[in-house]
Amino acid sequence: MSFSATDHALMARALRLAERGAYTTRPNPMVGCVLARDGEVVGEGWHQRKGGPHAEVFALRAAGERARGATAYVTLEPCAHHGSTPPCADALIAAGVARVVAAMRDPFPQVDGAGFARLRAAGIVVEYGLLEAQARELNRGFLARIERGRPWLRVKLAMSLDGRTALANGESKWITGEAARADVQRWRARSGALLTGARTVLADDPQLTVRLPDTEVVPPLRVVLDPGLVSLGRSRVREGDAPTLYVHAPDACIPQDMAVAHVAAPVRGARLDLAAVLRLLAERGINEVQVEAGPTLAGAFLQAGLVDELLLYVAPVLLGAKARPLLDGLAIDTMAQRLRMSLLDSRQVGEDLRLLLRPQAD
Ligand code: AOF
Ligand code: ZN
Repeated sequence: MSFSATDHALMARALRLAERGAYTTRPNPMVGCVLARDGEVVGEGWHQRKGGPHAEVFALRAAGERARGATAYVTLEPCAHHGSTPPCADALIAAGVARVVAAMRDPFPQVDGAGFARLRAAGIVVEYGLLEAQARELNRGFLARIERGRPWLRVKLAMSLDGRTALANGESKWITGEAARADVQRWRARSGALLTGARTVLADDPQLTVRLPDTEVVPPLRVVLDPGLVSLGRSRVREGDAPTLYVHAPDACIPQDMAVAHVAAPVRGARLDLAAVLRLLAERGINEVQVEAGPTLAGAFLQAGLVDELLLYVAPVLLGAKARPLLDGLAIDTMAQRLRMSLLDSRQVGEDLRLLLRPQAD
């Protein structure tokens, strides 16, 4: 299939619209739609919230009669199912759209090609695959959940120039600067869950909430991995407006008055089975998980091969050899076992350096 420069530009525009839903659409994907006639935009929209209208419906409403004969640029295959709303394919057909260009097929089992088929059956020209890589990148969380049954896992870490995260006594709060901490808030806001361990809860008492002034954010689920429920009642994690989930071992002693949501996950030895924990979160509609934990849990996720990306802040400071290392428990004895990462993005955030890394596929 060949696409024109206009097609490219309008799909790029639809992708930017889709991104506006980054903090609010989950568990649904981000979707943008642009309706154009002869390259001129006649309507546009994006999916804002689960339960609300899909992107196509907003664009069709904006276009009105001008949708007739138009091309619809959509970042995801128009749906064919009756979910929270009627099928977008039907809405496009009813409006008299002539051509639909989609960035990608929707792997959601109730759609998965059925949207394209329905449009084609109505005589609409359907093409897809335009800026697909960008569309997949945008919805990597949703796609991971639907295609692998596991959320996309991001591990956020902050370290000194010499790879240390805290002094020997555990003191760590001042490593990165204010700009980096504000940046972390935006990454939190796009996450369906913020995951930490009991040890971090006891040591740092994080709130794990999103604090972004004047920005609408669906609060991420706070997930505490606490096999024995030892951190219960001793943390701020239960406060605030965000939902919380404790994950514990099957044999944990559950207090009678436990007011927080909790679920048991299988164990491997003394530790929770991390792959099973992620499956549990996917079943709860979590697309992206951001791990904000200490060296042990971060190391365990890496060791298990479950990490999709590392968000690493490097502060221009030296903490010395007595300070704590970035990761624990990575069993690497030979060069052949080294974990290679690809650098996707690097930039300065305030005084600090931010790296986005993904494990290299071998
Ligand atoms: C579209 N356009 O803008 C979106 C789509 O039951 P619902 O309404 O929440 O539908 C959820 C599913 O619909 C979601 O999993 C995905 O497959 C599709 N999302 N489809 O045509 C949109 N957001
Ligand atoms: Zn739809």
